[in-house]
Amino acid sequence: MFAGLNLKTRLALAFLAAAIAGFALFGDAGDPLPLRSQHYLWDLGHVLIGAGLVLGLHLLHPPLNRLRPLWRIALALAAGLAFGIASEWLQRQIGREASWRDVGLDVTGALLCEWLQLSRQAPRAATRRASAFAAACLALALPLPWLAYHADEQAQRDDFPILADGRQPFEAGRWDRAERLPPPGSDDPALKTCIAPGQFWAGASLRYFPVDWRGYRTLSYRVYLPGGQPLRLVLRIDDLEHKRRGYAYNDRYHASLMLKPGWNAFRLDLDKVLQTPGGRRMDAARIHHLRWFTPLRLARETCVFFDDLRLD
Ligand SMILES: [Ca+2]
Repeated sequence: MFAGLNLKTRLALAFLAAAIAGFALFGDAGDPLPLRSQHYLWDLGHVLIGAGLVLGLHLLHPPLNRLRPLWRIALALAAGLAFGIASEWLQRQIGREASWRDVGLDVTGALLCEWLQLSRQAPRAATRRASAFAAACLALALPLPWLAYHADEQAQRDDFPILADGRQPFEAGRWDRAERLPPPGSDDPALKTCIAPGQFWAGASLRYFPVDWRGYRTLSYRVYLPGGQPLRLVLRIDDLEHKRRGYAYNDRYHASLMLKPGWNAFRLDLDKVLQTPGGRRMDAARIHHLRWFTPLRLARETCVFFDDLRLD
């Protein structure tokens, strides 16, 4: 397919692919995106990166086109996986978030590109048809997460000022590590999150929620703690401005909570929450992050259930 291109054109195309990859991996999406659907659209850049990677390999080494189709698919899979894992590892090292979903999107792009090429180049008609079918399936699967996120965002707007109570099927994805499950002895779903042992500050975050809290006076929620031992947690709340101020410790709200086994109910005065220890008042129109974490290393994994998180 690229055999007719001279070396200069191939290098220029490879450079372009590398530049797009660099921007998508290390460019900043700007302010944290409050909507998961927007975040997913941004992450679709990984599909382009995976496709560009496979295209680049074929450009730089045209004899790859003569490999058997199965080898070409295996090579695209391996290239997408290796690149995805390496780039996520690298992002983790520089303090950015790594995600398996992004690795999946890198691999999807790599396979999509290879199957599209095979749908035109494979020697056998049956292989060309199967490759076109596989490429179409992958391409059709890509919008599905976006549709689920979009539906959940509509549900969030309808339910507000309820922020979390397990009623919506895609609710767990609003959290950093939570499952939608009823606590023992109940059939009302809540958000279950498990805190890993041996790690300082391990916990769970609510990441996607309506951020404009103006006009509300209290934040209330319930937490179910199974087992016989009490558990100390810290609740942290910050606004978007907090990021610009370098996440200074005295620029956010902290509250120490002692959970006893069974249900625990909390109600916070938002006026007190918005006043930071550093003297600044948080921007109630742009609340950014809620996190519950352990201030101590736990001896064993401990799970809790959050329910009825709402503003009033
Ligand atoms: Ca519930």
